[in-house]
Amino acid sequence: MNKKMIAVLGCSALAASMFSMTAMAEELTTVGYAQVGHESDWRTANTQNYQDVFSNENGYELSFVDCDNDHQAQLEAVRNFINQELDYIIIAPIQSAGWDTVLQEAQDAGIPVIIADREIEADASMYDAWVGTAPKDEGVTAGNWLAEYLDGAEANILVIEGSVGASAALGRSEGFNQVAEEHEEWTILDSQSGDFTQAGGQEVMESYIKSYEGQFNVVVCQNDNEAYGAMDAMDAAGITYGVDGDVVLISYDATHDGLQYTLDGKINCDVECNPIQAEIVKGVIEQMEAGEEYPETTLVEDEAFVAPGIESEYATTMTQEILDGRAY
Ligand code: GZL
Ligand code: ZN
Repeated sequence: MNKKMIAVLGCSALAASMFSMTAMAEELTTVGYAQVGHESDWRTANTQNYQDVFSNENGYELSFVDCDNDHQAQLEAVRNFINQELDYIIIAPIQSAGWDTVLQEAQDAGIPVIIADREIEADASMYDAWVGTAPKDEGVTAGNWLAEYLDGAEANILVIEGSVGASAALGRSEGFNQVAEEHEEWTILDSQSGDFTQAGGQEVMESYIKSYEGQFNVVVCQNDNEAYGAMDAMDAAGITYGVDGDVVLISYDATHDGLQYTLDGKINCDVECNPIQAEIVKGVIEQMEAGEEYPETTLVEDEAFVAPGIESEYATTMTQEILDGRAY
């Protein structure tokens, strides 16, 4: 076969592969995900889940933006998705407020928007679907479990909140406070934001120990990473916590490490918030693509876990089998 033949064959093979790539590219559904950031293990698991589910193999081109816990950066990411004329936009809102304008812009551009994980303060007509968890219910579960565990005993409580303005933090506080109001033997001594990070949890706990040492017997951390920071601070101060400690430690998220600490009795109660949500969101998008009816709201189920030796009507007692079987 002469060189010219090979050159022609080469070009046609190249053209064929280009065509199939182009055809592939045209078939891919383009999705933008404006992610909160990378503040916690929960967030890492949620991000990985989206990258696994919205893959090219599954027919998607995912534009993923880590908005680094910055609301303005998140608005900009959404505006860029609009300018790129993506097929769908998914937003995990850093804060609940401040979404009306950009949601209107997406609606004017005819791009469906799905709000995921957290809630926003916007009329439901401003977006197309919501998939997430119920932070207020999580807060009520934490409060109900504490009341069951204390059985009337006095509680002097320190709360390390999540990120300021995040529905996950607002909801957990609202739910827990609702239960606390039913117990005049409970006092919430202080409640400050640790920004859902381990460093934030440690910093707030260190300041709490300076202000309230010897006065508190319950610490509520609004996510596992804050709990790890609070544990470091209490260790450094010689304050004991957990099933055999002086302080009852409650956390949220029930990530793998959080449940390991719960199994070890270091965390008394860990209220789950499930980050594995991408498959559900993909299902909604597929129904939208097919022009089918789709659920406008989908609640991702949560449960709660407690340390071995604790029996509860609100939570499951941790075992090694449960830990080994967890998806994240
Ligand atoms: C909860 C989620 C929260 C987690 C934190 O739905 O938005 O954000 O509780 C994460 O760990 O940072
Ligand atoms: Zn009571």
